[in-house]
Amino acid sequence: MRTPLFFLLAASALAQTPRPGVNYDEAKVGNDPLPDLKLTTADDWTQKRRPEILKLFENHVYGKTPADIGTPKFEVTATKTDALGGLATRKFIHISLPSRPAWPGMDVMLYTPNAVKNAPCFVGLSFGGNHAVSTEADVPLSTRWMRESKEKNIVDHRATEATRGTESSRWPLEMILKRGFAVATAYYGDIEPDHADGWKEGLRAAVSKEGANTVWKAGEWGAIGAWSWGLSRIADYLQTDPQVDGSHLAVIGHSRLGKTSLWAGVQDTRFGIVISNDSGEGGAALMRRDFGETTAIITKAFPHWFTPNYADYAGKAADCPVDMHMLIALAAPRPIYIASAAEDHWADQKGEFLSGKFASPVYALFGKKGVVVDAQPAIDTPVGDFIGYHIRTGKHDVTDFDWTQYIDFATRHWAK
Ligand code: GTR
Repeated sequence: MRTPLFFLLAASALAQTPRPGVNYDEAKVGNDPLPDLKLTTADDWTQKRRPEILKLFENHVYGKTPADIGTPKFEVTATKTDALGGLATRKFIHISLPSRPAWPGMDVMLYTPNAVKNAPCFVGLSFGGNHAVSTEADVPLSTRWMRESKEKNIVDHRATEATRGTESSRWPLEMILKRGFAVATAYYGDIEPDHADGWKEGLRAAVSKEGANTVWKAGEWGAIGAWSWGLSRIADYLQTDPQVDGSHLAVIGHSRLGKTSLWAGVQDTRFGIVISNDSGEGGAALMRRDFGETTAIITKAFPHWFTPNYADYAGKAADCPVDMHMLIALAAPRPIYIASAAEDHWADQKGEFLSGKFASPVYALFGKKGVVVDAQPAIDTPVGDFIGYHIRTGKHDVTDFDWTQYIDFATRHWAK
């Protein structure tokens, strides 16, 4: 237990600091050609090529989401109609799987703007839980496992009162609600605690025949797959909520949860917009580029995120039958947004841009424009039509600038 946990802490602490042995020289990124998208027509893409590529991502990167998990149950456990000073209605919804009682379920927090009858909704998981996302003091404190952190006031792997609101800068609820959007979120650790053995207490063990004794095989799902499944269950609930426009859901995530929003968004086409915030390696960044985090680094530090055979591509990214432009392309023709941060070299900002650029020909099959520009734009200069992209000033984070672009992007694409 100690070693993997130490590794996790070390890896995230170092995420923004240049690490010895990690390449940050553009001249040394390598030039392995990307796998061919094999484009013919929009119909061929939709009927043949897209399912083929989706299967490759299941078999080689994230693993396959089991189909026979059971029917989720939704219980609205609390409703407050004058949340955030009357701006919104706040609900908590417990999602469980009655046929898999070993999974403790997830608690969704939904804010809907009181000024809008049927609001489009951003859907995303949080790192710290609902009480960390919201600044409202009556949000129940998460009781689930969290990574030990003195700095973040996580004590004995549990959230403390001091963790209230600590993620609120990444979730500018007032700003989002005032622009007419709802927000649905849950703690990612509700679905699976994020450490190497976390799956034993999470969804994956609960739905596996061998439970906590499961030996994960090639092509079987990892934590990103499980978290993505959770996002789809939130979407299931949102289809039933009268205050939400279930046909306008945008899935969003940051960093590892950006990898997750990409994987959720490409699998579940009910997400009409897919947003990746600083998702980096294993997310939007091209894996063939040796810049910042690599397949070798990520599969060593976070083996549980992926299907086990993804680690076979450590140091051999060019052998992988997919690269991340193909992941972005799986969203087509739906709008997708990729964001980078100027100081976030670990995530390989250029690799994130290029996956959007090289996915753009798939959008062209549908008569739609992707990132539009040829080269990575200047800092704080958003570009793109159906593939939005920006690199903003600052570090690995989610900021008001990022949210402003996502809200503008969704407003433009969903203009009534
Ligand atoms: C880092 C990891 C990245 C990214 C990040 C995060 O440690 O190397 O791939 O996912 O964590 O999720 O904050």
